[in-house]
Amino acid sequence: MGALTDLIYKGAAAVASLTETAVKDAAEKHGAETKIAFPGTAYFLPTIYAATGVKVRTLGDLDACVGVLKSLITYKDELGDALNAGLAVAVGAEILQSLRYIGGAAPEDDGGIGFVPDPVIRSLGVPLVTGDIPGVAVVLGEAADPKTVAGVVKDYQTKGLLTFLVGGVIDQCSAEGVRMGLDYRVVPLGRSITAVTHVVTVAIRAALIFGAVRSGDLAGLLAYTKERVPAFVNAFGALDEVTVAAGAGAIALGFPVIVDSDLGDIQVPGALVSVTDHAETAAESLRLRNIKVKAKSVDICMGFASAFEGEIIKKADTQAEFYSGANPTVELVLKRGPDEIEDGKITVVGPDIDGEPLVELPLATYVEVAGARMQTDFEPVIERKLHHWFNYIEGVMHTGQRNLFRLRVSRGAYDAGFRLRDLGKVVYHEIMDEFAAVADKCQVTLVTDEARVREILENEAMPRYRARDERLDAMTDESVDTFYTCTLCQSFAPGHCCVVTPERLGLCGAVSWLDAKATKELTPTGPNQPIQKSGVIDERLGAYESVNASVAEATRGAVEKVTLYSILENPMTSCGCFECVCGIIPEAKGFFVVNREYAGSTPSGMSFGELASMTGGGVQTPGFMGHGRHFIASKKFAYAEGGAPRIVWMPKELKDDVRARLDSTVKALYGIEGFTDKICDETIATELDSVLAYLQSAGHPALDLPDVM
Ligand code: SF4
Ligand code: NI
Ligand code: CU1
Repeated sequence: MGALTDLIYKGAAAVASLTETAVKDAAEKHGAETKIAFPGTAYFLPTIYAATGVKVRTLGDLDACVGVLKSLITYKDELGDALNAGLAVAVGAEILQSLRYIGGAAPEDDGGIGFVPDPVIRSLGVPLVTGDIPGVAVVLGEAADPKTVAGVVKDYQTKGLLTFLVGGVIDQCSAEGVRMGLDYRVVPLGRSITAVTHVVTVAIRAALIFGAVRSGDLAGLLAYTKERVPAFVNAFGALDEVTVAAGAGAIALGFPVIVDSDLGDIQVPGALVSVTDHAETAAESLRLRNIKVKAKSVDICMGFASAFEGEIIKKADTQAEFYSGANPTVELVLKRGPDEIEDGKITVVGPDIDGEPLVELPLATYVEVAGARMQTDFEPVIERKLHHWFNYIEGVMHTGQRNLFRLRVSRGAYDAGFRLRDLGKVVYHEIMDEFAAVADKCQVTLVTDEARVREILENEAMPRYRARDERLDAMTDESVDTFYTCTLCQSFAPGHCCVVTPERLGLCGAVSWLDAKATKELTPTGPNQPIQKSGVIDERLGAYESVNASVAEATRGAVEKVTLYSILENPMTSCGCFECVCGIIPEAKGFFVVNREYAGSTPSGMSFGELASMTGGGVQTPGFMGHGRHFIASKKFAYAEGGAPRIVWMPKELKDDVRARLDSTVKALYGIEGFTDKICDETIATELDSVLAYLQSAGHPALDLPDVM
C-alpha cells in the first residue's frame, strides 16, 4: 500500500501548493472582491458547496477553501485517508479551473467545453434512467498509441455511453476521426488534468439536483455518487502523481479507475485496476462498474445505436431524401388481426434509393402489428418510436412524425449498401424487441410509389390521426378511472414519484398517460403502476386518497400527500429533469413559466437553473413546481389557483410553441380570446415594473383575480 499512498500524497500536496499560489496571485492581481463563478449553475463551486456548504462568490472566499483543502491532506499510511487527499485534489482542481472564469470572463481555449451548465445535466436525466445512456466514461491522459484510445472511445460511443475526455486524448481522438460533441456523446472537457473537475461536478450536482443531498453532507454525497452515478475512469499513458491523486479522488466518489499501465501490486481490487490489453479495456470497465448495455444487433450494414441519434447529415452528403415539403410522406402503425399479416414480411413498393444524388422520393412507412395484447391505443406509442429507431441508424437522420417529416440517407450509408429494405428490418427488429409483450407478429411495408403513398395518406392515415387526436382531446382526467405512477427516475431521485394522468403528462415530457398505460402492459411490474381513482378529497385540488396512498407507497413514505392540480398546496414533487419550472409573481397575481432551454433571466431575478435548484430531488416546494411543456396548455394547469389565465410571463419561444393549444384552452374554459399575447416575455420585459406595466396595457386577466396566495 505504501507506494500508492505515497504517490497520492505527493500529488495532493503538489496540487495544494499550486492552488494556494494561484489563489494568492489572483487575489493580488484582481482584488479579493472580484466575483468568481462557473457559468450556468446555481451551485457555486459545486464540489466545495456540496462537500462543505460554503458558497464561493468572490476570490476572497477561496482562502478558507484552500484551508479546507489542506486539512484534507493528513498523512497516514491508510488508503481511506489517502482517498481524502484525493478529494483534496478534486477541490484544488475545481478552484484552479474556477480561476479561469474570473469576473465572468470567457476562459482561454483549453481544447474542450470546460464547465457543463446545470440544464445539460437535467436533460441527461431521462436518457440515463431509461438506460438509453447506460453509463458515463471518463477517459483521460495521453495514449502511447492514439489508435487504442480512439478504439475504446468509439466502442463506448456505439454502446451509447456518455464519454468525457480530458488531456491529450482529446487531440488523439480528434485526429483519429472520433466524432465529438454532446450530440455524439463524446465530450472534450479540456487538455489540463484539472479539467477533470468538470465531470466531477456533474456527478456532484446530480446528487444535489436529483438526489436531494444537502450541501455539507459529505457522507451522503459520497454514498450518492457511489450508488447512483454509473461512472468510471480510464487513464491512458504514463501516470504522474497528480493523475494518481486525481484518480484517488475518483475512487473516493465510488468510481473505479482502470489504467493501461502495469501497476503491479499497487492495484486495489475493484477500485484501481490495470488492464494492459486495450481490447479488454471497455468490457472490463463496464464489468467493474456493473454497467449493462442493452444489445442492439440488427442485421444491417450500418451501425445501429442510440449514440447516433444526434447525427446530422448535410444535404451535400445525402443520397436520398424523403421530405414532406417536396413529396407526400406518411408514417403509420396499425393494429391488425392475427390472420391479416405475415410475421417478418418486409416489402418495398416503388423505386429504391438508387441513382444520382439527390434522390427525392415520397415515402410511406406502413407498419402492421398483431398480438393478443395489442391495443389501438398503442399504435401512436409505437409510431412515435420510429423517429428514434431511424435516428439510431448510422447514416440516417430523421425529424418529425406522422405525415410531416424529413428522412435522409447519407451517401456513405448508400455506398455501404444501405437500401430501403434496411429501414424495414430495423423497424421489425425493434418492435419485436421493445414491444415483445404486445406484438406477436409484425409486417413492414415501405412505399415510394407516389400514387400508393397518397392513397395511404388520404384514405388511411389522415382519418386515423384525426381519430387519435379526437380521442386524446376527449380523454380527460374525469373520463378515465385509472391514473399511473411513474417511478422511473427513482434510480436518480429515490424520493420522487410522478403521477401521470390524461391531462397531466410526466414532468420530463416523455411519459404521457398512454405511454404509461402501454408500459404497464409491456412490463407489468415496471415503473408505471395503476392508481384506481377513488376517495375524492377535493376535486378542485385534484386530491384523492388513492393517489396519496400510491405516492406514499412509491416513495416509501417520503411524500404522503400530493395534489394533481395545485402549485401551492402539496404540489407534485420534481426529480430534476423537468422541461419547465414555474414560480409565483405575487405582484402580478400569477405564475411565470420558464423552460430549460432559456438561458436568460426571469422576472423573479433568477435563471432557469437557479429556479430549478429551488425544487427537485422528490421534495415538495409549494410555489415552485417542475412540469412538462405540454402541461402548460392543459385545462388542469394550476387549476386550483385559477388555471392558465394565471400565467403572466414565459420566454418567447415557449409562448410560440404552446400558443395554439393554450389559446384554445383558455378560450374554452374562460372565454378569453388570444390569451397568449397577453403573456409577457423577455422580448417585452423581464424587470418586474415593466412586466406589470405590460400586463396592465395588455389587459391580462390575472390582474382581476384575487391574490394568488
Ligand atoms: Fe421521470 Fe416522471 Fe418522466 Fe417518469 S414521468 S421518467 S418519473 S420525470
Ligand atoms: Ni429523442
Ligand atoms: Cu426525472
